[in-house]
Order: sequence, then structure tokens, then C-alpha cells
Amino acid sequence: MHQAPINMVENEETNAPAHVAVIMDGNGRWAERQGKARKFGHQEGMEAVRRVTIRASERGIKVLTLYAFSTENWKRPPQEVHFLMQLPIRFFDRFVPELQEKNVRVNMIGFEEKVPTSTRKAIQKAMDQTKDNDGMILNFAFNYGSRAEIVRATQSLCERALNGEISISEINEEMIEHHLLTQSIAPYQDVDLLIRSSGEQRLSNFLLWQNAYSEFYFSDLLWPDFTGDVLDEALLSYINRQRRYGAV
Ligand code: V07
Repeated sequence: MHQAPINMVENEETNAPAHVAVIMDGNGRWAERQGKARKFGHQEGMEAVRRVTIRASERGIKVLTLYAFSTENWKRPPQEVHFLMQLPIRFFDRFVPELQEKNVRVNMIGFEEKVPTSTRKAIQKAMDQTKDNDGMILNFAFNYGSRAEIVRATQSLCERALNGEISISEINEEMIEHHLLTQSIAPYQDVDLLIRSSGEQRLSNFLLWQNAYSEFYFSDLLWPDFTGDVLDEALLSYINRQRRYGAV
């Protein structure tokens, strides 16, 4: 079932999602199916990132969060981890001009500590270069893990309480939210639409707090086969669900 593309930018009444988050799954499997090494899947996955980023920005999405590397991915073979760590560098070498052209701002959420300096520098450079863009935020979840994020927020709040800056009974949802990594994409911390590719239907420690009220869209396509039109289908599905709620 293929639905016609939509143009939500021109229609402010459609309740388009502000924050779309994507778990980009299936790169390794895509490569294996073609009898190629996993890194070819990752490389093709990067092209899908480009396609989806452009379409999302054309659709007026405010934040597109992409789950690129989870804290669990360190368990993969060292050479694959090494290859994955190079991908942000390659990504920005190729796509920063296009991101500028589309007025996209780059952001990152994740734990930078273990990320190699060269990778960190490339990400920081891209963030600096695009900091004045006021279009869509392209937010990479890189070395991200949601439980670790919540642990860190808890530690910060406990520290503030011990220092007497806040009282324990004062801690509320807003205060916790303020200490999560997604504070950098305020006021769009909450995910509206979560997409996962390759037929898996799990959250995998991704934005646990922020997905509390999101709609889920699952696609059987492997991530390197994902296109702008598939994103449109997901957006349309989201809008139709919103319409149905609205009708009740
Ligand atoms: C990665 C390509 C897309 C599919 C998922 C796995 C492979 C882009 C990035 C990236 C990350 C941070 C950043 C800029 C770009 C990336 C990893 C893997 C680890 F600031 N694609 N991509 N990072 N793949």
C-alpha cells in the first residue's frame, strides 16, 4: 500500500509531528543479504540518513533524532566499532554543504567520554558550522543510552539537593526533564513519532522518558532501503491517528 506524498508545510492544521525519532536498524542484515561486509550496509545507511533528513526538513519537522550508536554497540567487534566511529567524520565531510543549504542545524546527544577525539571534533565542527541555522535540528544520538541518561540526571539532582540548592520534595517531572540530555533540543524533548526499521519492534533503551506519549511506526524495510516516501507514509499514518483521536 503506497500513499501519495503529502505536503504538510503548507498546511498548518494537520498536526504534523514536531519531533520524529528513528532507530536505524538493519544495515548489517542489508549487507549480508548482498553478500557484502557489514560496513557496506553502514555506508548505504548513511545515504538513507541523507534522504530522510532532506525529506524531514522539507516537511517542516522541528527535530529529527537518529539513533546512530548506542552504548551497547561497544560490544561489537573492535574493527566494526572503529568503522562506525569514523562515520560522523565522513558524513559531515560530504553533507555539511547540503545541510547548510537546507538550513539544518546539527546537534548531538550522548556520552562523549569514550568517543575518539577526532570524531568528537568532527561533530563539534559541524555543530559550530550550523549553529546559526534556524530550520530543522538534525539530532544524532551517538553513544547514547537512556538508562545511563536517567542515572546521570538522578545524580545531578541528588547533588543539588545535598548542596541545598533544591529540596527533595520539590523534584518534579520538569526538573528531571531539565537534567536529561534532550535539554539541548528544548522545547521539543518529547518524541511525537518513533520510527524503527527492519521489522524489529523494540525500544532498545532509546529515549525512554521522552517516548512516554509517542506514536510508534514500524517498517519492515532495512534501513539502507528507507526512503523519503517511506518517511511520508509514517508521517501520514501519524496524522491520520491524530485525526481519529480528534474525532472522538
Ligand atoms: C551511522 C549510518 C546510518 C545507519 C546507522 C548505522 C550506520 C550517520 C552518523 C552520524 C553520527 C553522528 C553525527 C553525524 C553522523 C552515523 C554511526 C553510524 C555510528 F554527528 N550515520 N551513522 N554514526 N550509520
